[in-house]
Amino acid sequence: MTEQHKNIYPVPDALAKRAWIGKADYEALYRQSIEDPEGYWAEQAKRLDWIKAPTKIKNASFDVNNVDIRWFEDGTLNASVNCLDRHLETRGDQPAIIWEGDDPANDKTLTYRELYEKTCQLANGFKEMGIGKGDVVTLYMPMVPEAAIAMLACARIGAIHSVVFGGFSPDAVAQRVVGAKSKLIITADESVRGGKQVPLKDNVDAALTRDGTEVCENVLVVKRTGGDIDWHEGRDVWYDDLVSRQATDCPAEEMGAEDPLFILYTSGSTGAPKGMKHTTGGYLTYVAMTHQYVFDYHDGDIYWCTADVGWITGHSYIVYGPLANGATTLMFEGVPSYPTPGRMGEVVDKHKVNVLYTAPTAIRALRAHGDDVMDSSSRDSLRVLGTVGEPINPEAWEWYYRVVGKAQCPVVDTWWQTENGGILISPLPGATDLKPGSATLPLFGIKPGIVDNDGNLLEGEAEGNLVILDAWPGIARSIWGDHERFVQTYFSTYPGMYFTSDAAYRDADGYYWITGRVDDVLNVSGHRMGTSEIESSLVAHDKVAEAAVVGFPHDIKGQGIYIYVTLAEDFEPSDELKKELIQWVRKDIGPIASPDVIQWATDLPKTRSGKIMRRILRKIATNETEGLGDTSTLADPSVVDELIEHRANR
Ligand code: 6R9
Repeated sequence: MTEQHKNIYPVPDALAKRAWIGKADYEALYRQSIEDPEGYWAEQAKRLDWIKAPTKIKNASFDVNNVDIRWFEDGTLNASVNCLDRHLETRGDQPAIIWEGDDPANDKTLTYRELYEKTCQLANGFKEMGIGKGDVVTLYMPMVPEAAIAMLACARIGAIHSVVFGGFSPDAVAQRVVGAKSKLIITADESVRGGKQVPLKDNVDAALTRDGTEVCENVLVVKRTGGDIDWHEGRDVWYDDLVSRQATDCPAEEMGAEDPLFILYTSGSTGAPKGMKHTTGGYLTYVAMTHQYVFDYHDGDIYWCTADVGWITGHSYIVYGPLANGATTLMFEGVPSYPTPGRMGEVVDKHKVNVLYTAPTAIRALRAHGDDVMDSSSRDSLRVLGTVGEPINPEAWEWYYRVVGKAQCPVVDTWWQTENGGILISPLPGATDLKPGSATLPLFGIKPGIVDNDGNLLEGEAEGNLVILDAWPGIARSIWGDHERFVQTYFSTYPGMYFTSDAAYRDADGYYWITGRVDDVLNVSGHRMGTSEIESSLVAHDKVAEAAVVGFPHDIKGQGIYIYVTLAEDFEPSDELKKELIQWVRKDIGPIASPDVIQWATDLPKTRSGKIMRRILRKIATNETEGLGDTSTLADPSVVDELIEHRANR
């Protein structure tokens, strides 16, 4: 770590002057937010328009026997009103969403008034379809404005959205539809990314043949490409047919602050993905505040977050945070390197983007092209750069700062999780001196801690497990339909604390350096997935007897997927079979879970009680076979030698 402390980038003077939060503000406000959370958050809640203003601010317990988190519980509001109606008078004609298509020739802009009207029309359409308060609507969408419109239309009538990433498979869609008992799916005929079509509607058709999906009554289809699709009369409805006959006003449902706004499924180390339940008042307050402060967002700025709305980053920092703040948010349909490797910079120039928020994997992929990849753009409009999703190595950070931002823009390395709702640890552009590779300091109201494996809180400079000691308004309230799992997963490892499953180092200045997951969750190109999900997919293949999945360092993706496969009797290893298994996983989970390396294994290293020793498999995958540690507890230690001899990652 020490080596990385050398470069410190102080806050530029110009920024310190105009920023919402300066150095002294940060220190004073942080102290206040920790010493008097009620006072701090009562004030922050005023950034929203409430129907009934909250008088009860915080009521939250991390006690493992009674995990119960509520914020602003007696307040009522509507999230879509906060993102739309209240801006109409002052900025009805201001762009709310700038949409940039996969093909650079396609773009369009929706003003706040247009977004409001389209949202109301869809909300009215939902009602016509019998969708109301408390119903779950699944979105399986391309990155088109209709995705944001659908989220806001749900919020308007009190329906709960559950967005499934458009790169996931039919099975993943089915699993989430069943899990949330969703009555309606919204999709498109096809999505377009990097010039290629993805058959979203076909995937939905396939999903709805799976057991349990009968709960879903309708499929609403946005026409994106006009590609060929099957039509199920009585079930499928064209989006345009539904909305075109609707009124452009729709009364908004009065929601309790603790009523659910959305469910979002995310991967854990065991079992099926968990539907994180986020509620209305606290979530919206938290994402609005963090969007304004972390990106130092000022009126009129053009803000671009390159995430997909299928992830929490898209929810909080493409849709809810920016729109609650009356911002102009850019929504990009494509991939950063298409049709040219310099596309990201070209989009920045085209729309005069001031704030760019992207992922380390995109930065590393750009950097791999060499510095002149940025020559096709000037990027003079940029003022703040952000990153999220995985640890950023100092080299990639420096490159982002020096080449993309031309040494003019602070880089905010934002650490947070689906479970957190919004950013927890991050620099503030006008307040925080930067150290490349460090997410730096906690935001207001966030009390991080580092504990050793026995749960002892460590003081000062320390390395260990990252926990959060008290509740903030944006934290998920539960796992949909399984509160006990929520308690067990996050609050039982270190009782009384929220356990992040990340490891971190805190330096002598109190800066946090997130070092990665300590559980069996992989982070591949910023996409989070459980090794167990990939393993269950593989063992469902009739030629696979057993499979173990581990991560290994990958130059572009951060982590790659390394798979050990033991074949069922009568089947022989072959390159054909490797391809077949890769296709199998891609089809089953989605292309993001595509295995990078497959090693055939006649056996896997197991303890005498039959537990696979992943620690050893990880070391073999990383070629760190010197210090394998104690293998004497293995049922058959010779398995290890054989795996080393045949390792596939040379
Ligand atoms: C927002 C999001 C969460 C996991 C998290 C951590 C990793 C995210 C990071 C980071 C280091 C950062 N992570 N941001 N690690 N530095 N700035 O990504 O949510 O998809 O739930 O992933 O991602 O390991 O635990 P999610």
